[in-house]
Amino acid sequence: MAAATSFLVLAMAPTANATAPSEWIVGTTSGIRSASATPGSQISPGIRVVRGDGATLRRLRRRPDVRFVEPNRHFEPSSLAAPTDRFFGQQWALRDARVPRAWRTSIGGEVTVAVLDTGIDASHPDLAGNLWTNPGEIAANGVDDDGNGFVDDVHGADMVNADGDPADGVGHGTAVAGVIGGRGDNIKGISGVDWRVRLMPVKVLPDEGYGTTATLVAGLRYALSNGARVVNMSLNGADRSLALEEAIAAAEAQGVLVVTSAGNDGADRDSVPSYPASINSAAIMSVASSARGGRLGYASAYGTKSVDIAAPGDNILTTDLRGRYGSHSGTSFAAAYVSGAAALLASARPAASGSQLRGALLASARRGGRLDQRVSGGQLDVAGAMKRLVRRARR
Ligand SMILES: [Ca+2]
Ligand SMILES: [Ca+2]
Ligand SMILES: [Ca+2]
Ligand SMILES: [Ca+2]
Repeated sequence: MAAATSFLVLAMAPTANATAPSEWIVGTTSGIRSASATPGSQISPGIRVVRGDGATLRRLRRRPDVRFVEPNRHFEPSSLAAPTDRFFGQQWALRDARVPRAWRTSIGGEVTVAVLDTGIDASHPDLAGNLWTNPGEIAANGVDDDGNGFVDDVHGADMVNADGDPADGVGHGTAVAGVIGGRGDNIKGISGVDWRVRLMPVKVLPDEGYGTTATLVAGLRYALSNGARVVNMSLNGADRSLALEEAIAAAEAQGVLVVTSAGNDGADRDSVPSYPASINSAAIMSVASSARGGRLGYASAYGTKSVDIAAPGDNILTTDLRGRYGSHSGTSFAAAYVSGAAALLASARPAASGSQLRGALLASARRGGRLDQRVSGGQLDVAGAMKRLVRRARR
């Protein structure tokens, strides 16, 4: 009986007193009756859970009434509880990039991602709740309250028309935004990579025709001066610009990550440059598109030296204008996947710099597939990047 008493004391020892608390599952041959009288220690006749350290383990193993001792093992659900978004089942790319597993660590947070594009449909039900808000601007009073040159730029600004309303007339920016940060688990539509991101629409591309060096540089300036951690540039141009290179250098100096599409010309980026993808900067991540099965996406540019990573970009279900949803393809959406991933990582590790986010994404990218000979890094693995970044931060 004396032995049984000490057993009970062990079983009830509070975890706070243990220096290295562990839980042991103990199979017993006797003492079943006394075990049942001990709340929380007996989980089944002859099976008990005991908290303790290595000394506890050794003591248990010496007892004649103990059949076995084993650690209280970990088990995970075989299928994750899916978010409630109606079209989640059609979002092959989220599973391909291992995003759902990363959601166990974070579903996103107050990380600002500037979307330098055609604007964003701010009224879209899957985007409206995730828009960045300018804290220095009072809405609709006709005054540039924060003196940044844009009147009433409450949710981003328009570099093309020089106003405070980055409305999207064509839908490209709206589609890119949905991939990065479509509101997750809200029953509606799709789920973005980051469910709770702050999307900053910066219109640098007009509804028709081309953006220019001037709109891009002004857009980057706006993003950097308003706290963007990640800048998504799903756009390409054939010609080098020193002004754009300086703007990217400013992003690098601020620790901001700039994610850009490798291009949809099917070219080898190592021999045919495209900008901003080909700008030589540690702030830039250039992204090729992948299709299901780990193939290069349709018409995606590639380059084992100059393209950093591949991410899903074929048949990507995302947000469209007027509250709709549609499927789109191109490196634009591949870049958006990486931007969303970077924001998700930053939500879990707010102190991480752009180069740390970039490093985690590149170091964790999956290799060993068909894209090894196409990009320098591999395929986007968001759960892998999350694990890497979180582990490093705990050291
Ligand atoms: Ca303003
Ligand atoms: Ca105002
Ligand atoms: Ca406008
Ligand atoms: Ca949704």
